[in-house]
Amino acid sequence: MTTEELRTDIAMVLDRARTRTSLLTEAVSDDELCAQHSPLMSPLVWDLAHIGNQEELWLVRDLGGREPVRKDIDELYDAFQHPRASRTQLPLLSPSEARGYVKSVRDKVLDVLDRTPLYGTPLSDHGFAFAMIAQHEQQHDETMLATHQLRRGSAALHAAPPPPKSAAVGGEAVVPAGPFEMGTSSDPWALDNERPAHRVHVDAFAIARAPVTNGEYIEFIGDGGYSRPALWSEAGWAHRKASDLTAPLFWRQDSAGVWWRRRFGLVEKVQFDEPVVHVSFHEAEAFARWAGKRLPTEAEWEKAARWDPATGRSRRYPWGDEAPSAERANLGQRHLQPAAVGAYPAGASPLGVHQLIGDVWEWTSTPFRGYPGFRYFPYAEYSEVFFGTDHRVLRGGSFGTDEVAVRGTFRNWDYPVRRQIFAGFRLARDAEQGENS
Ligand code: AVJ
Ligand code: FE
Repeated sequence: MTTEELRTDIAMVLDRARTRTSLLTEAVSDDELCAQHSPLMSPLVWDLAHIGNQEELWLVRDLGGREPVRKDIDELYDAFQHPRASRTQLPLLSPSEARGYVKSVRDKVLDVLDRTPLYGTPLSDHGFAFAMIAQHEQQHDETMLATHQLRRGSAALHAAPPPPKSAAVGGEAVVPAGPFEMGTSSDPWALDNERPAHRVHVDAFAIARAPVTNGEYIEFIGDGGYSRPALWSEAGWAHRKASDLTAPLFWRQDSAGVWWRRRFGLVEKVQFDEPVVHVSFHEAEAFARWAGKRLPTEAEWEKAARWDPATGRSRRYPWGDEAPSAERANLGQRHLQPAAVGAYPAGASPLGVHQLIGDVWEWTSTPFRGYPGFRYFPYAEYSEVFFGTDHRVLRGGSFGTDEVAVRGTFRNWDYPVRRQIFAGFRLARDAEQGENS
């Protein structure tokens, strides 16, 4: 790729993020933009100006070396200064001020993009800082999409339904024992926590070819999954009781026993063949124990997604190194729900594992930590301050994740109790003697 092609690509990626941000923030009234839809979330108008503020900090001031656009608002939009549930109380920019602010910042950034060398410093190499900011905006767009899902009232967002099942997908794939390369040192737009590449030995394991579906999850509920402490971890059961969990978030059962869900303002029957979404890590773990299985570790998930048995190489995606497409993965808010299992045969891995990328984030059993040799870049508050045992890693992206913000190495994380994110899971188990393919 020439530098000119890279500039064009960056401009396109930034523009795609902004089109989506505009859609998410223009679909509801200004009053709703400023409202607290859930204590878990910021008001949408905070996300909007925070997107602009991060862009200003890194691209206008740091990389561009330009004068601040608004040097008085950094503190308001610093995510570490104010808890999400308190942000409506702050003297935030109004919706029209926030729109004007992000526009002024973007105009300057496009000028910086025209004039700055895209190589020569760690922040500028291959346009890293621009890509980091595009990923940041898309991450907040997914967060805003979760706020839209939490908001009450009639539908504000609309999209075509995902493609139907076109392949029969079931059972497990066995991944043989051996090392593989986890993480990356060469992907120019990979974030700090995906680095560096390192060899990991993984014992033979079996992993489901598809995420757990709503139909399977209903069997778990019907079999007393939510009333059998033996299926849950101690912390999981304590949370199950304290929060009175009985089903995934947004589900309701009618008096005839039929399961309904609320999805972006519509109430509809739960679709049996769709991956389950809006379950916590604790629920995923209980389901796995009920099924006689377990969740995959993060390394298992990545090996299933990237390891090419023909060459031993780790690839960018399950299907190879080529970019995602509408045939390969349900990404980018093209649809407002996960697609049925079997809808993306073109996205399968060589071992026949489907829908690893897109549809639903997948909980793994692994706490979020730095890889051996981790160094924060460019700031510790993206990942490093979250390392430890409080968070679990999620992989693969959801229908609400843009392709610039997910790949086989991409790591997401959250608290094990969280359910408002677009998260489901798939099952794994140790391979048996002689099953090592
Ligand atoms: C990677 C999704 C966990 O939303 O907390 C956005 C992304 N970091 N702004 C989050 C992020 C700073 C982050 N997650
Ligand atoms: Fe942020």
